[in-house]
Amino acid sequence: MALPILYSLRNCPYAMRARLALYASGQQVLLRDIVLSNKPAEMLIVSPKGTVPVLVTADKQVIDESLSIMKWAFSQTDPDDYLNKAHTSALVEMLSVIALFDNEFKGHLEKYRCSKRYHEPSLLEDRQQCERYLADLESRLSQHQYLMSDKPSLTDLALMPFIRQFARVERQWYLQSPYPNLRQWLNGYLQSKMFSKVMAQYPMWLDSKEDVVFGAE
Ligand SMILES: N[C@@H](CCC(=O)N[C@@H](CS)C(=O)NCC(=O)O)C(=O)O
Repeated sequence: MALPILYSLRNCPYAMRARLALYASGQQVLLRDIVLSNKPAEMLIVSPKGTVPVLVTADKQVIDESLSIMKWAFSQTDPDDYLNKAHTSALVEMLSVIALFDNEFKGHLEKYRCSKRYHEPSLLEDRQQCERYLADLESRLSQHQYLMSDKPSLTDLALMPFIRQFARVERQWYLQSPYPNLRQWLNGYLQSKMFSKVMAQYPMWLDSKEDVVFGAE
């Protein structure tokens, strides 16, 4: 059976979390790395909204939201139980934390990144807005090793690329910030084999037209 196709962008946090879930679930896809300034017509035909990631499954279903791709991956195979299937309310709880970050934290993070880039006087205030959400993660990680429990979950993978972005805005401040558990959690991912696989660099698909097999080894 043909492998699914993933249109992806190496440094996009949404594409990153889709690749994390595909990798963690053990799914294989054909990866097509793109640049936003030159989106392939093949991608725009299946998903005219033009955002990455986009997954086209073997039966030609188009999934063009990163969280839906993550859920699709774990619905196919979930050897490490990222969806915590035995607990009926677990997925609802995971999705509610993810929604808070996608709908609220992400906006504050974008403001914070802009303030830093353009030396805005609102930098401190923008960082503090982000910190309200980080404090919750720190508290979770002081109680267990991962965000929802002692096991990694969908939430960890969905949030990680955005926390990584936050950590890179004011590196020196972050390294001494009052979030030691969060730093440890993030470092664990940054140093993992999974992350190095997910961040591997491939030729742009439009240049090479060569599909790269990504995922389960
Ligand atoms: N809600 C979408 C957001 C994806 C998104 O915004 N991706 C950015 C790149 S990080 C994008 O493709 N932007 C399109 C553009 O700038 O043309 C998802 O979760 O997949």
